[in-house]
Amino acid sequence: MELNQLYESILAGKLEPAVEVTREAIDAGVAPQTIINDYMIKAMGEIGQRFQDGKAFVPQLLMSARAMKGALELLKPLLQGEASVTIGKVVIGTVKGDLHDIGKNLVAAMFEGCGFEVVNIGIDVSAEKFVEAVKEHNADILCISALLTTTMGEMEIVIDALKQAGIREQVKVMVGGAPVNQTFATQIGADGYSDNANSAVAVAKELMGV
Ligand code: B12
Repeated sequence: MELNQLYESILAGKLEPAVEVTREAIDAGVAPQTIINDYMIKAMGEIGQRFQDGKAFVPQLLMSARAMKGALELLKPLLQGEASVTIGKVVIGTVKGDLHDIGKNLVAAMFEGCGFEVVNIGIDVSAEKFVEAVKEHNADILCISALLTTTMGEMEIVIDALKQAGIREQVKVMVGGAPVNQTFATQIGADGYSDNANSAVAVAKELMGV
């Protein structure tokens, strides 16, 4: 088993080999975090860079995303950690106009694995839908994801909608995604920010006081 093949397979958008190497890595006892952070995310970073440099195009991005998702499916059950008691309820979604969901789903899987109950409301979610979901599920934390500079402004609209609905004080809001940073998060009045799925859980726990 050569883990670099996982990196190469995701980069080349090859689903079957990506899944196969991941299965072998799991059987060999490689930590899921290592598989995700050192190979999968790196491959997505590289394809993104190539896209930016005009050396890769949308179909390639889609193929890579599909390969990563397929491999991630195998790891999901392993991310379900020891915790059996629910720490809190999280509603998570990607903002309106934005179809990126790999990072969001990774954050969702990590939360689940660390003892949170997660309601994943998908992509292209309007502010109204976010508000509805927070109400319906009585969420402790709302996680909002955006991957585009053109859609990150939607996060503030969601926070405003929570205020309008009179429920801003009942829920902690966490934001994230490649173009988001701490300054932006503070500026729009979010309670928490993280640039990766691992520390997102730590931030959430802190917000919950656990
Ligand atoms: C895969 C991908 C796609 C796929 C998405 C497939 C899918 N199902 O998600 C497809 C092909 C559909 C796509 C489409 C587009 N994309 Co695109 N895409 C990417 C790419 C290569 C990787 C994103 C990814 O999955 N990364 C891996 C995950 C694990 O990382 P992540 O998403 O950042 O998430 C982590 C953290 O950010 C954080 N996080 C994420 N969300 C949240 C939420 C919370 C609450 C917290 C706490 C943390 C957190 O934790 C995650 C895990 O560690 C990026 C490049 C890049 N390097 O980011 C471009 C990129 C985001 N795309 C880009 C563009 C331009 C587009 C398109 C407009 C292209 C086009 N011309 O059609 C469209 C837009 C479609 C739309 N309306 O959304 C640009 C955005 C540029 C910008 N400044 O806005 C990027 C940066 C590429 C580039 N360098 O130019 N894309």
